[in-house]
Amino acid sequence: MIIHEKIAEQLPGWRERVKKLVKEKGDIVIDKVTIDQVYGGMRGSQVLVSDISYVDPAEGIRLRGYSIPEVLAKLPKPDEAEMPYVGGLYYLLLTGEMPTKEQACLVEKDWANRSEIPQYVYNTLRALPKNTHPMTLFTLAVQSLQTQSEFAKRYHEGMRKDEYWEPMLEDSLNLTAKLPIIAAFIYSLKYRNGEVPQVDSSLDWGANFAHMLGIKDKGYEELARLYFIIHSDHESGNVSAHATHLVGSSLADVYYAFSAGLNGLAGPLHGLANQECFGWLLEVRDKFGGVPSKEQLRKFAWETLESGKVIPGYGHAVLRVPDPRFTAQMKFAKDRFPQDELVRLADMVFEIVPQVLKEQGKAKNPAPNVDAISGTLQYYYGVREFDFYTVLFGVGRALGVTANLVWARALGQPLERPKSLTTQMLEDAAVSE
Ligand code: HAX
Repeated sequence: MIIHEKIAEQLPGWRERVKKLVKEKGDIVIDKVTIDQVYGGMRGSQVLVSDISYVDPAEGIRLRGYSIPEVLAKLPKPDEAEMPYVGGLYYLLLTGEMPTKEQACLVEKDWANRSEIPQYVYNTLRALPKNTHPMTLFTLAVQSLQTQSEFAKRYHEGMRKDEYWEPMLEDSLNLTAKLPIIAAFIYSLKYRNGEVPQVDSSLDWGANFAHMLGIKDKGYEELARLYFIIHSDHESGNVSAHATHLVGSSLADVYYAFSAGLNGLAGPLHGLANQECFGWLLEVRDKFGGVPSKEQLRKFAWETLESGKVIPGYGHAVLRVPDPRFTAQMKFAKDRFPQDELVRLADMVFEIVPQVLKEQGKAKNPAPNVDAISGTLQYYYGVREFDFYTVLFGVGRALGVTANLVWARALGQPLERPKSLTTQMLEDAAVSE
């Protein structure tokens, strides 16, 4: 596989680079940790490394050095399409090189060859109660595929440490090939006729997802590609990425590690915020019978805050500006369906909510994050069951976290094991200062 060859080519250089850095400069202090950070969810402590993406608080995400607009402009695209191949993005994340169209298509083809899903996965999901949340179904499907792990098999056969990354890559390609189909099946099982989706292997990963959902609109094919690309990675400290990395550091395989990440994504302060945010928008629309006046919206936002809740889709642990992933999606909506009621509402929320959060003075970042608009776009194309939205996020997120897992194993990153202290120890440290 072309990605395998590229990584194998780069690996000696990377291993030497990291070895030299740690050996010669290993005692250089990068960051100090304050009591505030120890008690404050480790916010801002710089203790992880990823060369796959980086979030600049004042700019937003860069994937392998490319901003979101650059990624969308430079990645190769299907003929007459505006949004790039997702396979090209995976190539970029894994190898650090911008692919040619041919290289992107090779990944798409490789995915198509790996996409068969064992029947027992469908049976497992069918056996669960009807009211099971789509994220629970998704996590279980991923976990149930663990029996196929090449990494687990090779580990038990006694593989050498420097080979770990190879079956990790195999597992990552096998898993990511299947995720859109699993997601489409979950959609069918929960909200349609429960049939296994019909794959069209002549279509690219994103377009095929639109096809499997039964949405015959080129616009949704474009949205699917955009959505999966922008949700792929957000450096290593967010809950889904960090949980995947942590579990993977125990040499658990991709299936175990990514299902842990998905469990984290299912939390309302993280990925589930897209479901929560869209629910909040509908609540506003239904209460006011459409787009309210700015004053009505301001009052409603204050009521949310005063009832002790957060306004989903706003704020961020790292970002201090509007999320470029929000901006890209808003542009997509305004270019195509600016008059849509919910787009107009989301736009008004973008004007009012940051003002309200600033007045309240608590949130460090009053600006929108990726979740503030993503549901609005799905809803427009007919994906209206909004408890499904986090599954879509998970399909995209797999691309970034598996790329990170491959490189973590390739560079021999060790078991993650930070140290905890007691409150008494922190108090003693404070007194002795
Ligand atoms: N509405 C109301 N209050 C908010 C807020 C919001 N959107 N964002 C932050 N705050 C509050 C926090 O709850 C916190 O209050 P307390 O001091 O009472 O605990 C205070 O402002 C300071 O928080 P912060 O330092 O600005 O933010 P954190 O780094 O602690 O948290 C969160 C970041 C994203 C969790 C937070 O902004 C939030 O809860 N936002 C709403 C939920 C959401 O949109 N989550 C998705 C984030 C993006 C993502 O991961 N997508 O998957």
